[in-house]
Amino acid sequence: MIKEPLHVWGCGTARTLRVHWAMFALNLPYISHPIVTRSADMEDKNFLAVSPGKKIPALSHGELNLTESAAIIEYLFHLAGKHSNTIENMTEINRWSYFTLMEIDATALYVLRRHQDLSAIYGEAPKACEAARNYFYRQIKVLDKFLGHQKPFVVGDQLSKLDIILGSCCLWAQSINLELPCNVERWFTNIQLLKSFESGLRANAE
Ligand SMILES: N[C@@H](CCC(=O)N[C@@H](CS)C(=O)NCC(=O)O)C(=O)O
Repeated sequence: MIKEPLHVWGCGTARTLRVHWAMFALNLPYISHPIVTRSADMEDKNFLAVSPGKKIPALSHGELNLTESAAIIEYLFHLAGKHSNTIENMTEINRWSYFTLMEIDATALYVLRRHQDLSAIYGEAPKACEAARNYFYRQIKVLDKFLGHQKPFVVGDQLSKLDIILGSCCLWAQSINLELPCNVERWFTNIQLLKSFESGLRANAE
């Protein structure tokens, strides 16, 4: 039983969806503050107290204020008692989570986001976009090989933060018309995270 209420700040981006998705998958009740990025919402003093750098998502829980989507969902898995219990699984989950955050999110997808959708702020950079697209395909193939056939979860026998981090990147990639290699696509479809995710979104919107 979790005594203090969980507050989630932010909505509407791949990173914020990780947190809503984890809340839903772990069946954790929470209060949503639908702060939208780069809007006047970000000046809300309660939000700034939780996220002084004006970044979403953020979580507040009792005395704890937390930013960074991966750190937040790791906290939630611990809170729900669903974290990995072997050092081997934990190490593999961390390895591929860091890989996905750095090589797929930050170095490929976010470069495209900055120089396509947000080019008014960060500038046009067609060469950087082309390189980011190629980089995405090169790195997602590495994951595709690791994943192989017929795995319900990327690592271990239960949903982990890694499935949510990679799943959010797969949705993000598909939304900008990047193709997923076949093992990743099969995993993404089979895991039915999408189903949980959509239900989570519905619950969040209610
Ligand atoms: N590494 C952070 C990235 C957070 C982030 O950049 N969030 C974006 C929205 S997806 C944001 O708040 N942007 C506002 C800004 O950069 O001014 C995480 O995974 O939580």
